Amino acid sequence: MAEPTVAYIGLGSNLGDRQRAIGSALHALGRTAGVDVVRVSDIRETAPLGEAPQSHYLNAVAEIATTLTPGELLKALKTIEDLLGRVRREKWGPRTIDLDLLLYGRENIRLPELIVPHPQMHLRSFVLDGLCQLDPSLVHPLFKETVSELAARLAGGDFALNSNAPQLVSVAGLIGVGKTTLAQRLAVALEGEILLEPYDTNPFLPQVYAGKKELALDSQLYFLVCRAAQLGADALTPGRIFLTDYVFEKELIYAQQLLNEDQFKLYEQIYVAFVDRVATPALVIYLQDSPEKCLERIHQRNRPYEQQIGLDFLKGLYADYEQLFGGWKKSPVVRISAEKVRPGDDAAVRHLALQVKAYVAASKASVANP
Ligand code: A4P
Ligand code: MG
Repeated sequence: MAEPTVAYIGLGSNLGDRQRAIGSALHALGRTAGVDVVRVSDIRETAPLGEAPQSHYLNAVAEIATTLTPGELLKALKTIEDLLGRVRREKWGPRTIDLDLLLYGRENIRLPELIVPHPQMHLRSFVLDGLCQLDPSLVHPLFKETVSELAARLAGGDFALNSNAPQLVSVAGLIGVGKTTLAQRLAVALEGEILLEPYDTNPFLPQVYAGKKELALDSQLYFLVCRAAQLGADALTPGRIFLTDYVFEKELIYAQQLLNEDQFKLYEQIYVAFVDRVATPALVIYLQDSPEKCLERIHQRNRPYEQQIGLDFLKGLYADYEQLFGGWKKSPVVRISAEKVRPGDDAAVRHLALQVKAYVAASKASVANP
């Protein structure tokens, strides 16, 4: 007989006696020929993900050892769902029990009726937290990242792909870290449209760096207006992938560093009027390197007015970025070291692009969402 394969099943219920439904499903799984339930995570109560108003879910993840093929296992899961009275009404609607095949060994499966790894698992803390509890070092076979790394990207949140929104992917990080280059390379790999910071059109910036602090507010307002126009939700076509080399929220970081107290108070009031009008990124890529290394690159690229930038300024920005993305809840955040995507390392960028695709709403040509 074939060696059993370790697989992971996501369980969810938000109708009727939810605890009992999960218990019954686990019991039925254990009684299925060719399936051994090895371990089960804690059962957690989770807020519903999805548009329709519905009650909270109980979610859990089970590790099984199985001699069934992936197709046979999926069929067994559907049989248990039917047995426990799940009536399929609307997609993502309330359900007595929902059983999803999350992982099957290290296999990547892309069939019309079965996609493994589950194509939304990396967007859902209610799945990743359960997997982490069972085995935090478990590797996602397509992304080649551990489930604990994938969970960290979500900061406890759950996300859904929304093809009616612009698919904005924002590369963020310190000056000189390589955001623009990476955004450009990703735009090529993803056939997306690139929106770059107009760094050399701001008439106030060189003077601010040259020490004219009284022009800092003008300079910040210039950037605010430019970026709000560039990222205005109605300026970006829904469903299309856009790449930027900044996040809108960096404006507040720079304003705090560059403005005096009175200027900043005024700026904050203007900023809030803009921030709700811009598109939210579907994904942030936080490109990281030390302030020292960034300063080296700033010297190498030798834009005249940037040569005034000192290490302390970069260290301040670094701390602010860490704080911004430490508490970021708007979208998943992929942290990547600048070392990993050095010029010439196209394989690393291709691998990153493959991951990015899974965080943006897929075009009709690619996968259907189960
Ligand atoms: N299918 C393809 N791949 C898989 C897979 N890896 N596992 C196909 C399971 N099924 C897979 O499934 C639709 C079809 O997907 C299946 O016939 C199978 O051939 P379904 O269960 O009948 O369809 P559904 O109810 O429309 O979608 P599904 O997959 O159950 O939805 P999700 O993605 O699981 O989302 N919020 C919280 N807090 N907790 C939840 O558990 N669950 C959902 C449902 C939404 N919001 C939630 C939760
Ligand atoms: Mg399902």
